[in-house]
Amino acid sequence: MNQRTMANDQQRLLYLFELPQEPIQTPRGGGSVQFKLENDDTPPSVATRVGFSPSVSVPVPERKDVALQDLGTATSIPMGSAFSFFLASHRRAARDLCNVFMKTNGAEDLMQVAARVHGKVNETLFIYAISFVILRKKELHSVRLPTMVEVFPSRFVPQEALSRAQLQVNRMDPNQSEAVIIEHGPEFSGSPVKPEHRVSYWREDYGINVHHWHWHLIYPPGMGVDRDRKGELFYYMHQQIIARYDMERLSLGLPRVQKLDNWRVPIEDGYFPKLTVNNSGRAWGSRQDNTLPKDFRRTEIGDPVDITDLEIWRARLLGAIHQGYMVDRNGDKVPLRDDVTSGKRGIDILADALEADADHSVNFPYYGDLHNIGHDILAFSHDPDNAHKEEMGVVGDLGTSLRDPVFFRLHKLVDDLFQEYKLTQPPYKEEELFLPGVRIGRAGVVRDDEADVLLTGWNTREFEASRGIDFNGRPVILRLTHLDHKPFDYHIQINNDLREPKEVTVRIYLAPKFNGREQEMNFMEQRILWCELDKFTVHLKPGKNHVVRSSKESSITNLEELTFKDLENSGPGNSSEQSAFNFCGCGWPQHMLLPRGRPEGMAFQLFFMLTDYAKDKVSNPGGVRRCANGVSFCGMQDAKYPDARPMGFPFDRRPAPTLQGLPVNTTADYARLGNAFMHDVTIKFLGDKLN
Ligand code: CUO
Repeated sequence: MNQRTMANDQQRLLYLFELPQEPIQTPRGGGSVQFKLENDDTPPSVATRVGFSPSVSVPVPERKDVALQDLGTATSIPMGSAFSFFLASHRRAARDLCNVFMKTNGAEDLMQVAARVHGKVNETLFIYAISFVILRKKELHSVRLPTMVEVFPSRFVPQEALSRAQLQVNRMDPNQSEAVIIEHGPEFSGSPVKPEHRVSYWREDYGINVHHWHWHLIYPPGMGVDRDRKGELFYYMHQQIIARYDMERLSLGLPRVQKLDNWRVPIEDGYFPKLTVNNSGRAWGSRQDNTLPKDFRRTEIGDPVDITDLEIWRARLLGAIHQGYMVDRNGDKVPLRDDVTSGKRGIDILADALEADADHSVNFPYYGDLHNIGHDILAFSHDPDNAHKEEMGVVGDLGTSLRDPVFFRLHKLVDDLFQEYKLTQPPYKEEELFLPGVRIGRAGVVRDDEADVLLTGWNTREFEASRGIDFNGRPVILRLTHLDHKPFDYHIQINNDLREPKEVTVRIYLAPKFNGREQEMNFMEQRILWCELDKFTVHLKPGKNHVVRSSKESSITNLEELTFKDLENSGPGNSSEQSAFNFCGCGWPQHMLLPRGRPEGMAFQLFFMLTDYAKDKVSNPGGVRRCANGVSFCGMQDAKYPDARPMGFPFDRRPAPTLQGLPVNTTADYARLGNAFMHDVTIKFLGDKLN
């Protein structure tokens, strides 16, 4: 065998993500790459495969530092079972494994240690920890993560489809080389009999689930990670997911999502994921309709928690919100307010206690663990005491939880607490909203030379399922159907009446024009439906300015998911654009930027606002903005969140009672300010006719 070695750090680490549940010695990279372990006692049958002769060999020397006892609790989660970041015991295991990986020095060292650990720890935990470390280590900034869709196809397509592909492969003539194709969607997991299934295509979209996994990798609780405004971003990113879900629901004539207000009544909607865990064949738990949440008694994975605990924690959090302060472990008051000039905003403090991040909560024993345990209670409601030995439901896993309708009911409860807090804050004053000297004359969108009509419909994207699952070394392609839209441009005419140039932040939001009763909404009703579409800085010259911006540049979206093939073909990856890529790998999927609207067209509104960049700007050492993708949802690598205003500004607070001497009832009253503008658009759903 040719002893060619790996070309760069990317290649060195990439193959650790392939075939997570197969032995590390199994040929990877379409049979071209093989890890060769020194003093390997695995039977040679594992490493040889008829018809393949790997051309790249990756030598892995014996390592004394990865004996089982060095791994702490990392080995406590059984192979093939689910890994839940919402469980304290699993977070501890993750911390132990990440600590082992963090001690390594450079890609080669990490590759050797990880290759030795592979097969000794749970598959999802392994992928989690290696991803976490790649994202955290400065020297690995040029390494990018392959998409979860290819690492764990079984989280995205039903087991039935994967088994069918396996059968097809088994029956194939060995000389046949074309790939087997698995088509999935847009029917997804349920029939239209249940209204909730009308939005399955959205909840089960691969991109939003991958985004959620990636976001929590960057902002994990209980991992000693203290990123700038982490708590506030937990609030904002999830609030925006709910707003987007509601826009989608309104498009389909469904009511807005209801918070999970009462844990003592059955949950109306069940969920049957039809997926398996870690490509292992073990099925995720299913929840019947009308399942009553029960006390958590899975003693094998965590301390018992009662529904009563959730109720007490919520009451304490509400008490703190209404009193305007939390009480820390010394009994001292910690004020909750957003208009602070230094230190953490109230929303950040509240979020750390609510999520909860035990490392950062002002008083973890008192305010508890409402959100994480909420996930756990729901994830185990079908088998709360392990009587049936059933696996957790998908709502327990970061990469699958958005699939289940109950996720949104839980997060609506969480958001309701945040909104309760936000409403205690004084409204923005006119001088905080108004920017004298700049005026928006007109603003709107243009797509293919047509103004103000945006088009959505179905599209498909292909991934290699055979990177995550071994189909006897044969190529198997997943063809996933997903919502998409035609790209468009924003056009904004701005008059700068000042005699000098001016830098402004442009904020663009989208919301439905009418509520579920087809009525126009007042400011308060529409307030939490506004979805950020974009936010960027513009340099205005004196006089007239015409700003054009592409929808593809959005401040919330990510570039395309990177496949194994993309990464195999990538160069050494050391330009500054590439070096920040992983972080930018976080972000809302571009194909989900718009809600689907309706076939006959649905009325939406755009809200534009200009604010003073001199006041918005955050000084970051180094000053270079290395990557702008997904920044509003994901922040920036090694830098502070790049907008000084509270996230969601200006809709995060109740409205000023009057502006310019007139009462404020609707968002249009904000648009009376010269630096703001509202514009109607129509979104039409074309179905299959998009392309
Ligand atoms: Cu993202 Cu509950 O925080 O799923």
